[in-house]
Amino acid sequence: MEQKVIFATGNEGKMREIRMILKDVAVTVLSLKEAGITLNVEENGSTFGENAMIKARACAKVADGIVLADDSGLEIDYLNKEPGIYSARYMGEDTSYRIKNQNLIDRLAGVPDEKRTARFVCAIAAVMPDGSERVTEGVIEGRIGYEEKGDGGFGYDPIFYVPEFGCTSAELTAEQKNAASHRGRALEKMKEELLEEGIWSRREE
Ligand code: ITT
Repeated sequence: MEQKVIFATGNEGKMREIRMILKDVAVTVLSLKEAGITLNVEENGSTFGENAMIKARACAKVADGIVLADDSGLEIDYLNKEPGIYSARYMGEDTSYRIKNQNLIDRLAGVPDEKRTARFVCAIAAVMPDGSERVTEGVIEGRIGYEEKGDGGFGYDPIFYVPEFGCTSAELTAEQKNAASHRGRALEKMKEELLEEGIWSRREE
């Protein structure tokens, strides 16, 4: 039977991207829901890496096999890197992204292009069955737009303008976003490490 990996996330948008990025690895990726696991962890770390590890360790306590977790968020320079590690909790977990995105646009009213710099950051944590741990990070630089654009991706994607593509990350195809995004880069690094160590192998074509 194929090796199993549990991805300790309840975010469907992340999960879609993760499945695509790992599709060439010979593993079956299960979400928390698919693994029948409910986690109730307090993400009380002070960095993306710490929070990713908190989620991965909590899941590893109750799961078999390799556990991965993602902690990510949007840092806006003009707002002193808010919402940062509080990106999911910003204005409340249940507030819609239409409202969160508009609020961030409003807070940047009158701020010129060169001061609208921002980045998405992602840390991926892994806990192995032998208890050993790994963390990788990825970043994508961009700017906060003036209105929501695009309906791809999730969360803050419609207001995150990516200069190298000339559009928001919600206007990218899933392939384009995964090739350039914070999550794509962090997970690609984790994939390369685990392939190199022989823990994972590539899927036969
Ligand atoms: P899990 O903890 O269950 O994985 P979560 O959504 O609570 O899900 P985080 O604590 O890592 O996850 O918060 C990440 C938030 O950052 C996410 O909810 C979005 O608001 C934002 N975010 C992260 N990556 C993003 C992306 O690729 N596009 C848009 N927004 C993103």
